[in-house]
Amino acid sequence: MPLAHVALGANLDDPVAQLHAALQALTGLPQSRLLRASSLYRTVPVGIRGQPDFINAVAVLETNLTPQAVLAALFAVEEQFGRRRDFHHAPRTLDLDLLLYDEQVIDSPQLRLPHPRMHLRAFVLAPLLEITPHCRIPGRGLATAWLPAVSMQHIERLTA
Ligand code: PH2
Ligand code: MG
Ligand code: MG
Repeated sequence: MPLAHVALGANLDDPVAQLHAALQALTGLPQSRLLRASSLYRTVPVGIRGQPDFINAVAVLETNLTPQAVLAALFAVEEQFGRRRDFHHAPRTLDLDLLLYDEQVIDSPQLRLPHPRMHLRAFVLAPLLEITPHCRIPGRGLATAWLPAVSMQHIERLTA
């Protein structure tokens, strides 16, 4: 069965609780099984200013859904969590991003795989490597190789 890696992020309305509930929601996706979820990380916002810190995590699902169907299912969960798209990079109760679907490369207006910025974000790489240490990012090589490039992005792993 294909593997889908999903990034979770929140910085509004008790983000730790949002992420726990979101992981629970991911266990309910059709034709899918949640295999592993990383620890939660407290992370400084990247690319945006004046927002609360984020809580981030990464999960991996085994799924018979197509990448497009996984994306649609993730949007539905975001919706369920009251996500509003007020403006680009608005603070959010829940952001679910499809990072990888096996080693597929997709470049459509709706979906780009691998996620085009994942290798530049410590808040993605650290939790990803926690659950999939040998992860390869198509076109970018081993995920571990990108860690030095993001070492100045502040993240902190939360203990249970
Ligand atoms: N998401 C973004 C932009 N910046 N920074 C952190 N720390 N965590 C995020 O999840 C995040 C971000 C766009 O989705
Ligand atoms: Mg995002
Ligand atoms: Mg998103």
